[in-house]
Amino acid sequence: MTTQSFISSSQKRLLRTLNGESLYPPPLWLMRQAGRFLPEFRAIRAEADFMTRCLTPDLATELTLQPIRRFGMDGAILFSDILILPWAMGQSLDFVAGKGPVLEAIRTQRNLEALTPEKIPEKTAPIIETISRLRHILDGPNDLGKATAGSTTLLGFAGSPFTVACYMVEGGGSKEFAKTRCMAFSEPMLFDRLIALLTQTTAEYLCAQVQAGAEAVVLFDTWAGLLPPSQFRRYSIEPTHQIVADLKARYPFVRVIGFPRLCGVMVADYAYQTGVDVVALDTGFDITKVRSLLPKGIGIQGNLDPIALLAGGEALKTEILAICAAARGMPHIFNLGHGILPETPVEHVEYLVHTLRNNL
Ligand code: 1CP
Repeated sequence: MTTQSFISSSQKRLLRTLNGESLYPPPLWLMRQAGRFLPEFRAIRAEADFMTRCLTPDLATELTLQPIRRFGMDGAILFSDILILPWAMGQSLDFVAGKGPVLEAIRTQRNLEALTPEKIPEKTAPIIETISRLRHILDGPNDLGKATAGSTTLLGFAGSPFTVACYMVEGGGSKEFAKTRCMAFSEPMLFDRLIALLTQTTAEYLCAQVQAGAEAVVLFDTWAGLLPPSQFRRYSIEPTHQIVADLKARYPFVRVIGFPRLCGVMVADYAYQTGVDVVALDTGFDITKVRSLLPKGIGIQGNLDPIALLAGGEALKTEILAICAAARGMPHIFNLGHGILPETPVEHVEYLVHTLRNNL
């Protein structure tokens, strides 16, 4: 399937925003929406481990559609994980309950050479199959409850090279990723090679997602804010720029959302230099101030505090209204500033959707 489907993109409010229109009220999806806060998600989680859920098209399709059925979100994000790419290159990966991801750490040139990037297409084939099924379901006649057929934009994604490298080098999650950042300073040649490998494989993996039907892709650079400016340019901006250029050379219509979390004022360089269509803002940004730092025509996504959504009540409404007012006149996708928290009551998400659609 190509990026122009049989459904006119004008029905898709998220895609229109990605193409530069300023819509009010803004379209909406939530980071980590296919997840732990939904009872129907927890039911499937009880039956199948995480990798099985990612690699079984029936399960991954169902998990992607759950928040669409329940809330009619404007975007459906593929159920998968940023760590699928290192796994597909042969790095061992386990998701340990209560601890998170555990990988066999990459620390040496020899470790790096043992990876098998040529196996990525074969190992990610079930994920690519899921994307193609999702696009047909979303655009075809469907029974998705609150979402009308052809109104939902399908989002693929990957981690940005630096963020994925953090997990690969550290061997799992961390607050500081000190081993990874030490490697960048003390063994820059080795770290550059890892980033180059990830840049190339991420571009190819995202191309495969777009070829299968993803209309836009998200690049999650969750840990970009750990980098000092010189390294932010080298390990976040430059690889992102290359990935976006590769993708758009092959698929000129594809749209890209970049999320350089906690990058502060470096967001201006990121927005000017990477070529992303939309920059996703974390919770700390004051939209009224940041808009003057960004290039004309670029869109923004965000940036409700996930804690405000957890808390609910009047404060939630005040935050929603303030964000929408501040972003008015720009292409704006309403979202959180980071992933939804597992304890978030479903009714608070219902309230958010209702407020955005009926009560601005
Ligand atoms: O068993 C389980 O349910 C595992 C929990 C889980 C889930 C539901 C993990 C492990 N990943 C996911 C899904 C996921 N991860 C999606 C799918 C779409 C959705 O849920 O809506 C996406 C887009 C991600 C992206 C992701 N994974 C990021 C980037 C975005 C962000 O939140 O910052 C990162 C950093 C990860 C790594 C990861 N995977 C899983 C966990 C628990 C973590 C975080 C580890 C850490 O603490 O650093």
